[in-house]
Amino acid sequence: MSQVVTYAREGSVGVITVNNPPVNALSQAVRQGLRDCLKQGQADADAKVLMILGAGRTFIAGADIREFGKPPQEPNLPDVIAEMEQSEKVVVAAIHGTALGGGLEVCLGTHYRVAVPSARVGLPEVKLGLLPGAGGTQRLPRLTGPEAALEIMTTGRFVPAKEALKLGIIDHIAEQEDVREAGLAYAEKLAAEGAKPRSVSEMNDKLEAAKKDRNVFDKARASLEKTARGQFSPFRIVDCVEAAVDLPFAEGMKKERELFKQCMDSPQRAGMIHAFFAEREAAKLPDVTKDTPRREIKSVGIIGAGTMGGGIAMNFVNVGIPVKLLEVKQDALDKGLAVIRRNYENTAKKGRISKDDVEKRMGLIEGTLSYDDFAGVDLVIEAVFESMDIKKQVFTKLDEVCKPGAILATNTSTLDVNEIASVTKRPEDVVGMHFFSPANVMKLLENVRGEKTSPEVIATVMDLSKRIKKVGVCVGVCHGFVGNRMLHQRQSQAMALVDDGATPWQVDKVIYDFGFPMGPFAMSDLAGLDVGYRIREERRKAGDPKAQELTWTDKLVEQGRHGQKTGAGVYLYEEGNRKGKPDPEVEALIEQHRKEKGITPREISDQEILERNLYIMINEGAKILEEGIALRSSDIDVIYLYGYGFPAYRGGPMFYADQVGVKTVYDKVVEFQERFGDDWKPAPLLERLAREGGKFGDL
Ligand code: 3H9
Repeated sequence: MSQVVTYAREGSVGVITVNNPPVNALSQAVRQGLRDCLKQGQADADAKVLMILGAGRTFIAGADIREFGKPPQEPNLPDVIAEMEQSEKVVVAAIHGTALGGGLEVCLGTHYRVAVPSARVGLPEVKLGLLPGAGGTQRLPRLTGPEAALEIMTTGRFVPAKEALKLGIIDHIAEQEDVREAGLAYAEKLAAEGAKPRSVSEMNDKLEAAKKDRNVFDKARASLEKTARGQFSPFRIVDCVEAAVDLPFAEGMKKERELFKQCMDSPQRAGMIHAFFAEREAAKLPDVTKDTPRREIKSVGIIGAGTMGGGIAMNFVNVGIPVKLLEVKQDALDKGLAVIRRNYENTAKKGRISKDDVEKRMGLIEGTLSYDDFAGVDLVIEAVFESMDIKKQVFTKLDEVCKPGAILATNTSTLDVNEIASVTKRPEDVVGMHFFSPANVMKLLENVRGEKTSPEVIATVMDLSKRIKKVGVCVGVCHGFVGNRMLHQRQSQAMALVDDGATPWQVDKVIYDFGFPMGPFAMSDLAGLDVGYRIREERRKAGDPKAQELTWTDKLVEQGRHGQKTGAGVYLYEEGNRKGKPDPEVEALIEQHRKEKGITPREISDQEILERNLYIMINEGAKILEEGIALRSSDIDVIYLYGYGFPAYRGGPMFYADQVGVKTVYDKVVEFQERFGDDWKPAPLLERLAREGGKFGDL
């Protein structure tokens, strides 16, 4: 008998407990254990009802993802679930924590489902490039109807118990949180009532409407064209649900199996599972253990109530951590607070939070004009203008007013965190927390570890990232850290490609079609072309020979075209339209610009655009790894997935390099160096991996 699943009888209930920490994933041993314990329960004459529950913090969180890509091992999950559904004795699932993926599919194979109030259920396979492959696509629509099932499976969202009850996914919510007690009480009640087994696979009523009206599938596909562009598995989920409606259960199961296998074999599945583990790996630092002390963060001070500071503040109050928001002038403070309120009110209008929540959250933000109010806070994040002089003044002041042990963080996106720390008497307490705009939305947080930042401080900040629902990645100090340093390279290639003969729209389309939400020029328009212009102006004034000539985007800025905010930048933005239109005037300006530089434009292939945009980043990523700025290549992937919209199904830039082949990338980099100069000098690490036939993922 397997150790990870055990059988014991309590009263008239045969209790099957899955105990496979941390999340009770359905490894081979668990599947075998479930099968064995079911048999034992059938044979136990004193057991009237069987009950399945999870030990520890959760029910079953799904198939064991670590087994994917390896040869499948018997028994397979759909068979185990079929045996359960066919059991002559009633089988009950008692759910706490999360019942996800194969975990929920196990529940759908039982005859009755009870949950504790805090439980959540879901079929998040889509986030791994998969579809529910143990009957989920066939059974869920039978309980909820096709429309709700499609929404749940194509978003992969977690459904709270209350909603799951309403949708018919579960049968009962217990009053208490103790899952064992709750499950036993429910199972005993079923036994006393003489409840009979009932199979979800035989419930067809909710499928009837969709048999006549296919609109639900057309709508789902049309909506996925927008939300899941380029992805494979979401569309296969719709195919499966359609099969549930059109075919008998057994045939639908066959269809599900066939499409599940196609998803499993797709590179998208590999990319998304890489992303899943990369995200979890990023949280682990070599010199931080469970025993590294963490500092308690019960209150936060934020300097700057502009877009960035306000967005940062929202992250903390959203999870109940009070914030003191500091500005220099009352009107700037009032404006900042009003923007935050408006953001919350808009969220409330969409029904995502209540009016009460708006007031509660606003109530947690206290505006101030005085640094003295920071005396008691546990963490301060500075989000002021990007100037070393100003940051130094701020940190000198913070060093004076903040209590010993307070963490002093800067939100700088480019400046040297060590230099900022050097003005304090406590550089070990200074750290970078680089949020991405809009800070209340973007999931990435680059936590910048200075030379002297203590393990305790970085550990606290990494934990805090998760608490405020961000994905924290620890990076070292260099200009632009990981994300912007690599992006800067891509942006220069995008510019160079246009100099050489491409149109901005061609460059953007290639990057968009690759799967990014937008191309480099649409992105510059969004950020404001004036931002880069100002940086180059500073460099021009400082005599930087590389910055002396105006770029064609600088020329646009001098015509007042600053991007979306002025209605025109690289693109033209018609009244209220955030999607820009290509502009012949810009093409003429580029043409003139090329003439002035003596460039004869040439046809540029989409392939060259893609390679130059991506391989320059990969080469820079290799340098970043060599310098130890990122700990692992998967950390760079996480930064790109969560901070820059790199398509999740491609796994991030470094994983993509491994997929394409490091040698292929290297050969192109060498070719580009010969053609375009030393911006393309291959990173020694790239060269070494290419020579050795290695992969970034194996480092
Ligand atoms: C599926 O079920 C396919 C079926 O339809 C068909 C089958 C035929 N397997 O996230 P955390 C590890 S596909 C293996 O930090 P949290 C995770 O790597 C599956 N390992 O905790 C981490 O390990 P480590 C569908 C898993 O509390 C540790 O557990 N299910 C799995 O923030 C803790 O994880 C899903 O997609 C797994 N399935 O969140 C659910 N899940 O400590 C995926 C987790 O070594 N999981 N681990 O780094 C989750 O969404 C979250 O982990 C969960 C807990 C919400 C459960």
